Amino acid sequence: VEAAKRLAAFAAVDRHVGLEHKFIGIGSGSTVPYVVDRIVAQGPEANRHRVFIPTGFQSKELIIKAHLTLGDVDQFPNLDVTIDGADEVDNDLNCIKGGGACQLREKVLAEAATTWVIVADYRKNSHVLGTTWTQGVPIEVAPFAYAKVLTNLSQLGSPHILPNGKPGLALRMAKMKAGPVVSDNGNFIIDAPFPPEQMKKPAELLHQIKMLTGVVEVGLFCDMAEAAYFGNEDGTVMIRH
Ligand code: DER
Repeated sequence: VEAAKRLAAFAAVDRHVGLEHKFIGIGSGSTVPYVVDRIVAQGPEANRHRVFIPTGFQSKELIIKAHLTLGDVDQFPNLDVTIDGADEVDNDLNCIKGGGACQLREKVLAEAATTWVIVADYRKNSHVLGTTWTQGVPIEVAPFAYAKVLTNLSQLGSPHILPNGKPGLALRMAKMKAGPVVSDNGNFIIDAPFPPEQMKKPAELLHQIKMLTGVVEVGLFCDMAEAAYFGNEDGTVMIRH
């Protein structure tokens, strides 16, 4: 799987990060480190006048450790290109994102960029959202509102128990910390699975969820990606536009 991630990342950087690209958004997750590796490999001359804007703590550390110039979206709100991972991608390049609880800043940098590109391994290459990523739509919520939003999501059709008996709609609890996961913005994450008929219309579902008071951002990225690069096990890369 790592080789597939590297393949996707390298292909995307080679195609979308040229010398003319100065302001570059770096996403979050386990695939984007290969994006940074490939950019560093372009050499100090190519990177001397570039600024790299992170989508969270992990992304910021990646940029710093690679000795690339770190910038802030406050200072550089108009990016040339942002490259990011995804948890699942459908036929129309709509994505589920937020497995790493970074979707608010990721969506800000995706929208701030002229070009937004997805890099992923073959496991994310899906047809209908919710098929391979079954944990639910990651939703960042204000802590004050999480219980109310859980009620709203249940009323919207998100089941507390999945058909296979596994837990469904839930506040995302931390593993090495008592209590819930807290995002880089100090908010909670709710994971909300929905039945296929609703996941087949991600833009509609996104709007319904986004309208719930207390929701900060929704891990559905619809009609945003310029291209998606999927690394395959056989060493090939599939590019979808
Ligand atoms: O949280 C996210 O959206 C991240 O981009 C992440 O989920 C991407 O997954 P990866 O670790 O397989 O790259």
